[in-house]
Formats: sequence, C-alpha cells, structure tokens
Amino acid sequence: MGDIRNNWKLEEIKEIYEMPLLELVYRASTLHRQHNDPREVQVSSLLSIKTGKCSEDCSYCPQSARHKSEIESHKLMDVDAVVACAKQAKASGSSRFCMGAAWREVKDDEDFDSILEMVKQVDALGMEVCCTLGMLTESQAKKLKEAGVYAYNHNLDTSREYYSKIITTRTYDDRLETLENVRNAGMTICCGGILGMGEKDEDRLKMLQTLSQLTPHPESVPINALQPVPGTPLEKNELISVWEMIRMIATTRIVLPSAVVRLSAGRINFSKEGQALCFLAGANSIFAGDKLLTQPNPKQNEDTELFKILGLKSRPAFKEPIKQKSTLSVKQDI
Ligand code: SAM
Ligand code: DTB
Ligand code: SF4
Repeated sequence: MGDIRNNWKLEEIKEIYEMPLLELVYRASTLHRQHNDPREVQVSSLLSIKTGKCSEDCSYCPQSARHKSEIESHKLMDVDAVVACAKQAKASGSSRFCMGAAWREVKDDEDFDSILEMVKQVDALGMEVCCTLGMLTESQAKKLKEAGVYAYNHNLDTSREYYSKIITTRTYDDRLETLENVRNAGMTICCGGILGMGEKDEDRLKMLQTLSQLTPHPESVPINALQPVPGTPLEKNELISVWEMIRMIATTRIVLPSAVVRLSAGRINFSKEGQALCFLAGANSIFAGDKLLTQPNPKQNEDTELFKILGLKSRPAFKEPIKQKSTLSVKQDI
C-alpha cells in the first residue's frame, strides 16, 4: 500500500501517536525525507488585513466581538498598504503571504473587490498568495482563484465532537463545505487545528483522520498551540508542552506524508531545542514576523539564528513535494 492514504483508522493513528517519542520522531523523520527536502522550511508571513469585531464566538480567538480582549480593531486595510507589507515580507525571505480577515464569511461587496485587487498585486510579486477570510461560496472561491490565490486557510481546529464546545456560531459541516468550495475552485487547501483548548488526545487524532479523508490531502496543515489571550474564554488554559507538539507534528507527518506541516501559533513559547525536534519530526513550515494576526511571534533575528544553527533554508515559492513512493510501512512491528 502506498503511504498516501485516505482510509486511516482511528486506532492506527492512535497507535502511532502513542509510540515511544523517539521512535515516533525517527519514523516520521524517515518518511519526511522520502517526501520532502528536510533542509527546506517554508517561511510564510501573516497580515491581519481586517482585525477584530468578528461576529463568531470562537473561544480561542481574541478577535471575536463577543470577548473582552484588548486588541486594536481596524477595518479592511488599503490595497497599497497591504502590498507594501507583502513586499517587505518578500524582502525578508518569505515565499508565502497570508492575508487574514476577522470575518464569519466573505460578502460580495466592495471589500471583496479590494481583496481581489490585493491578491492580484501580491501574486504579481511572485509570492504564494494565501487568504483566510472565513466561509466562502463557490463563486467567491472561483473569483479568488482567478485573482491568483494559491492557498486558502480554513481550519477544522479539532474533532467534530469537540468543535461545538469551542464554537457555537457555525458547524463542522459549514467548515467542510467551504473546504469543498476551495478545492473545486482549484485552490490548494491549508487546514489544521489548535492544541491546548481542553480537547482530548482523541479529538486531535480524529481531526487528523478527517484531514486524511480529504481527497487530495490538504497541501498544508498548520498545527497551532493555543496562545491563551486575556479576555477570551480560554484565557486560563495551560500552555501545551513542546512534547505534545512534537508528538502531534510527527503523527501528522506520518498520516499526511507529503503535506507541508506548519509549526504555527504558540511557537514563541517553545525553546530553540524544542523547535528543532519539531523540524526533525517533520515540520517544514513556520510563520515568520514579529506578529501573527494579533499575537506575538518569535523575532526575525531569532529565526534567522535558528535556521543558521540547524542548517535550514527557506523553501522557494510554488514548490511541489517530492513524488516518491515510500517503502516504510507505519504498521510494521507496531
Ligand atoms: N476568520 C477566519 C477563520 O476563522 O477562518 C480567519 C482567521 S482565524 C483567526 C484563523 C485561525 O487562527 C483559526 O482557525 C485558529 O485556528 C487560529 N487561532 C486564532 N486564535 C488563536 C489563538 N489564540 N491561538 C492559536 N491559534 C489561534
Ligand atoms: C493558522 O492556522 N494560524 C494562523 C493562520 N492560520 C491564519 C493564525 C494564528 C493566529 C494566532 C492568534 C492571533 O494572532 O490573533
Ligand atoms: Fe472570527 Fe476567525 Fe476569530 Fe472565529 S477565528 S472569531 S471566525 S476571526
């Protein structure tokens, strides 16, 4: 059996996740080397083009209008200002530029027209354009694709069962429907989740199983560690340990071998050594820049130093995974 599979059983994923940590990292690392260049890490920049006052009630998110977090809200940025940020991101080594908006869904209005213009101009810089704007209809997805969007980020965040404990203003099926619209429009899918929201290990693994059932698999999978923000319902949650992150990244790498696995939010709380193990376990993407959407991220010079220490280089834009069949079966002697 090839290792790109859409029929993972939850039990199989659990067996992998529960392996002795170093054995798990070794297996994930081996598979990673068969599908990807292990020295290459995709560097993405994020920009919040519309911040705060979101109508959704996502418990983790400081941008929900229903929470009392202290963030600076603003309306949609001007096209020129966004393109200037993209140029800066490119100059500092990012190959992907992700524009995020605190919306429940995209509306067919002037703001959407501005976004299509931003997309055209950022695409013209030769960067992979990514957007994360909330739910999309089929026709909006097509317009974004035509304007030049390469990837659309829309996370499942957790299992179907735990989702309703975290968000009540939309359903798991709403999320899956947008993902289908994204795929049908021909954009690549960026879809992952968050650790540390009070979910069980099983919720994390069920999410991975759902991701593995998408055909084709999502091209990129962000694994976020909750950054608990004062004023949000999850403000008092404990930070997850880096060991859980390493375990989750390794399992993701084995279940979705050719995906770009992104060590995403929460990286600021991990040591350099911890992050190194995440890369060894198969993470091959990060968000760079001092800020994520509203929350802090490691400083550029710290990341430059980390890449130097580990001998990592940034991956060029629009790179395909290595198309090679693996001989490693994860079921072997487990
Ligand atoms: N509004 C759009 C949506 O929900 O799809 C796009 C922006 S939303 C902020 C993008 C993702 O950021 C969420 O799906 C969630 O996974 C992640 N996120 C938000 N707040 C976070 C936090 N405090 N810690 C970690 N990840 C977070
Ligand atoms: C994703 O999975 N993580 C990014 C991106 N997709 C859009 C966002 C992380 C947001 C962290 C909280 C904040 O900065 O507000
Ligand atoms: Fe709004 Fe997205 Fe934040 Fe949910 S995660 S509150 S949809 S910005």
